[in-house]
Amino acid sequence: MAFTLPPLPFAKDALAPLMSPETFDFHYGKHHQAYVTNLNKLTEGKPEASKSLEEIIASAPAGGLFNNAAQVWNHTFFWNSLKKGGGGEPTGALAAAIARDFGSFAKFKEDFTTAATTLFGSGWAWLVLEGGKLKITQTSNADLPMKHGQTALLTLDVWEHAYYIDHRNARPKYIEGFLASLANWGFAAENYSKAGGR
Ligand code: MN3
Repeated sequence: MAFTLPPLPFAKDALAPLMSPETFDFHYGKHHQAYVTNLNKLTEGKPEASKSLEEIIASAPAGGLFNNAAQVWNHTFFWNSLKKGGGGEPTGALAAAIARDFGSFAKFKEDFTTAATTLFGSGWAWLVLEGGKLKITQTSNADLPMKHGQTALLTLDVWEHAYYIDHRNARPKYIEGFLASLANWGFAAENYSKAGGR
């Protein structure tokens, strides 16, 4: 069974102007699709072809197979981390956990912004759960929380391909827009609850 590109969870014009349809044509239609295509080429006729993405990510050595499998997973997770009319603050158990582990939502926002801004080169900023505690982490290239015993709750892609069409080199503007209007806190809360967070 070949790996497939999952549908976007929203219309490609839903997040404009922060993320334009042109960005989705490239970021989803070209980049995410290329990771899926490459993963199929790398697994064709091999036992990995019948494994799940998570199984490949867990067992593949550093290199092309890991990178493409992880980038397929990362991008699917990222689209779900976005929402038209998102942003603002979470509610319920996740909001309480953010206050508990970061001191306040404002402090979380400050720390997440710093992590996303200072990640050097290509990578991802994450809100994760590890050992019952929330943390903000950075990963480079295709690396992801499940390789570090952490559960991903929310992510922001900070590869240049994620923001160059709409924001050029202004990564801070892109991060600000994500936190203000796009972050899907419902998705993060669902991940938090599934991971046993309370
Ligand atoms: Mn990307």
